[in-house]
Amino acid sequence: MRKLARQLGVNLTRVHGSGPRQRILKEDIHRHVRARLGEVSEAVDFSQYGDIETVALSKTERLSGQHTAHAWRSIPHVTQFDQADITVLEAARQRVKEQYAAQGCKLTLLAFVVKAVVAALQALPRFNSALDATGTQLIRKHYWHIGIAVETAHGLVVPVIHDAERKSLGDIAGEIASLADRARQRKLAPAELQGGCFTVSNLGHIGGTAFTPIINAPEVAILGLSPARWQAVYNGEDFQPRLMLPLSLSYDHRVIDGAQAARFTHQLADSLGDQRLIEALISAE
Ligand code: CAO
Repeated sequence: MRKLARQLGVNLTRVHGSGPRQRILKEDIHRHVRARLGEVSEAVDFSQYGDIETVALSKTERLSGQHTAHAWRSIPHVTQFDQADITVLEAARQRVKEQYAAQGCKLTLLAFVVKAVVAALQALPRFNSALDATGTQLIRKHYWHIGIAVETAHGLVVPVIHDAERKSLGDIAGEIASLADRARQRKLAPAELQGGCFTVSNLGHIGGTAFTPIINAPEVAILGLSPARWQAVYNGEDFQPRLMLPLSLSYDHRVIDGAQAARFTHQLADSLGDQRLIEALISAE
């Protein structure tokens, strides 16, 4: 046992023994090493501190847990925070919302964000890439498939809007609602969960001011949205009430540097605040 511990560089005083009279077994050393690598947690008997119950994770929770743990360990994450002034966008959305609703489409803020993300990915193509398996080459994608994080009773799933650059605002809004609905009923086809280039995670209906989303590997960046709030913004002369949307962009620092990330959120904020672009999106229907 001591030889194995030495070979693996394990300090035996740190290992929990599961054998008779807490003797350390070979499996205990392996488990300890795997725990150090973040693959499993060390066994702790919580019942010694109070009443407990044990609940099995769903298959989706286990898979997304492994996926996020792997991404967190293998990608150097940095998060860039910014805000977009969506006062004009929200006024336009309120103006046309009923028209869309009459055609069975719920036009939410997220559809506008997906279009703005596609424009930012086109302007800054490094965000629409992946590292190859050797980590020495960048694979640039000439398609724009956007994943949307959806919370369901059985865990987090990320269905994908394929070819978002070719779709209208109404198409995207309709697809978000349909994908989210079918995700919750576990009715998504495997292809609808594959091929994403970039993910958007919207916590706008829940709360918070900002967060640090984990990149959906092998993608290289993810955008988190928190609830938009009215703020008094100084325009050089006076304070004006503006509706500000918090943006949290996590990116892979092996592929993207801080300046590019700041440009990306700046570009997003520019598109989301541009009245001409918003009206063009609406009238393109
Ligand atoms: N700020 C302010 N308002 C927002 C907003 C935001 N960030 N995001 C959405 N809204 C508004 C919408 O415009 C809509 O307004 P109206 O009622 O006036 O039309 C309202 O909030 C409700 O929107 P919604 O939640 O029904 O729809 P959506 O398209 O914004 O989101 C979906 C759909 C599936 C993404 C969402 O329901 C969901 O599941 N989010 C959870 C994502 C998640 O769990 N992420 C965690 C990942 S961990 O990294």
